[in-house]
Amino acid sequence: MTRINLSHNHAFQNPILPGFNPDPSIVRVGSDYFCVTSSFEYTPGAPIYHSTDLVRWRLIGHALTRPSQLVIKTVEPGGGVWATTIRHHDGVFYITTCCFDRYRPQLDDRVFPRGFYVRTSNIWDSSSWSDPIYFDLPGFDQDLFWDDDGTVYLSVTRRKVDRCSNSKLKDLAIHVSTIDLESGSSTSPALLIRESPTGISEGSHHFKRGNYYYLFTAEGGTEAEHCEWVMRSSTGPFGPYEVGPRNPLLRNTTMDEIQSTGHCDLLEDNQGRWWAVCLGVRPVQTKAGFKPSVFGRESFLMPVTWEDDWPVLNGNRPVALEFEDKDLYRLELPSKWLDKFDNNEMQLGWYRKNTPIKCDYVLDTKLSCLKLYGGPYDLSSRATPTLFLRKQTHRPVLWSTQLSFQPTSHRYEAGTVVWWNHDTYCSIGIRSTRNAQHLPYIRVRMPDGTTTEVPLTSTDADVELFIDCQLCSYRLGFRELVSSIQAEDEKDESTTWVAEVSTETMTREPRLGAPFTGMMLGLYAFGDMEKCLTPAVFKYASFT
Ligand code: 6LW
Repeated sequence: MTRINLSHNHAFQNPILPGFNPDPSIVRVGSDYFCVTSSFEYTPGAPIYHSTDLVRWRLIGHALTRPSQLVIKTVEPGGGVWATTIRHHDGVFYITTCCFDRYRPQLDDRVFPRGFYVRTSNIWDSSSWSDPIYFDLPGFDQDLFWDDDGTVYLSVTRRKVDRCSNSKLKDLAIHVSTIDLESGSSTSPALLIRESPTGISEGSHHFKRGNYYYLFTAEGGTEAEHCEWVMRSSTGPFGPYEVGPRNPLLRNTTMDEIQSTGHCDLLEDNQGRWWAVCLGVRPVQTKAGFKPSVFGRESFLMPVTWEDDWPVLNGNRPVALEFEDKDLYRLELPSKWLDKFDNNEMQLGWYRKNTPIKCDYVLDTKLSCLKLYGGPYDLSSRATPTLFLRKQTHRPVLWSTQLSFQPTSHRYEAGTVVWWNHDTYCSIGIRSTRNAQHLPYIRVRMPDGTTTEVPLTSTDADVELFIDCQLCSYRLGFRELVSSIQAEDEKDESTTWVAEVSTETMTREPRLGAPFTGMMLGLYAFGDMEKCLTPAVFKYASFT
């Protein structure tokens, strides 16, 4: 990670939201800033971060926390909740989004979701967000804009209305209509306001500054060609629009440390300075070239200045790279994190894949542990496994946990996992033999489905499980805690490293879906098509 100093007299580290956090949207209320990002197939959905300086951000909750708002059952990887937008109007916060079930191989507009908003006047209380109020316009990347006269405009990305037969295959374009806010219903026809020469215009945000209405759009798709455009209108959100003189406004290349930048949102801070956030990826630079980022798409901050009432992002330079003062660059040490499971509730930042159908865990605050009662689905299932995940935000970093698990059936397994999606993951856990003794052993499962088994010497000792997250690989290992006085400095000698998998293997594109998310580390238990009747007791989880 780099430390940079900007002309705004503000030193900060990018990414501001490390780990998978794409499609950032920000809003200011007084001297508080709030940022939301996409959560896809993971719940709770729509994470909300808070900051008072735009630089240090803290996760404060989620807008989508209960089944009456959202149920995610078996979406494909990268489906689920896309591109949240946060806005604040008359004391009320609004978050717009939509939930995709399937969208590959072709984004079929007949299955585009309708999108919705949820609202609250108390952003600090996640349970206070309303149930969804649905829009009429199918599409994604919903944005709300209030004009001075109170009219509310909804813009969405959808296929171009009335496409002619020779139009571009993608033709994802921005459409806008007025809505009745209370019902979410359209009150005007949908007007096409922006289509892109690239065939993809998405992630729109409307602003008013002075006499101009600005329309920001992400163009070229979220991969290597990703960039940001701006248009303005002196008439209103329906246009007509004048295209900015310096588009694309933002375009990092495949040679830059940060790549695929775009999908910006803007705000004016409490001192009258403007800032933009965008998504981008930071691949690993090796002698052999760039290797894919394990973090997926993260959120970055940059200053915005204005020339002739047109915005200039980051002084027209690539995000986080070509700043004058190179001396200020430095690598950030991995941040440490520990959960001892001594709270009544799971710490913020744990995610489930999909919406859990029923409660399958207990937090035992007396013994300070998390007990997982594994459900019937293993980690390869599209359905909801008993799996708690955290985003990987740093590298290199060691993920570890301590597990007590005495399986009474060879079908039961519990352990820890490095997780890209249900197609691509690598796990290390405890299973037991088929015979009557149920002797426990370590089982490592590689992304291609092959397994390695290592017997354990003790039938009831706790086991520490490790995933060593290196720059270009993940190593999976364990050690048996046969003696309670085992010293911390013996850790290295007593750890058995069973397997190693490259980050390239771990980031491969799923058979269906897209790699929109990022790497996560998790704790799991399952019974393999039946309930696991033995609890898997996790004593801690940590990044060190
Ligand atoms: C997001 C859209 C996109 O909604 O990716 O490729 C979607 N484009 O702007 C998910 O992040």
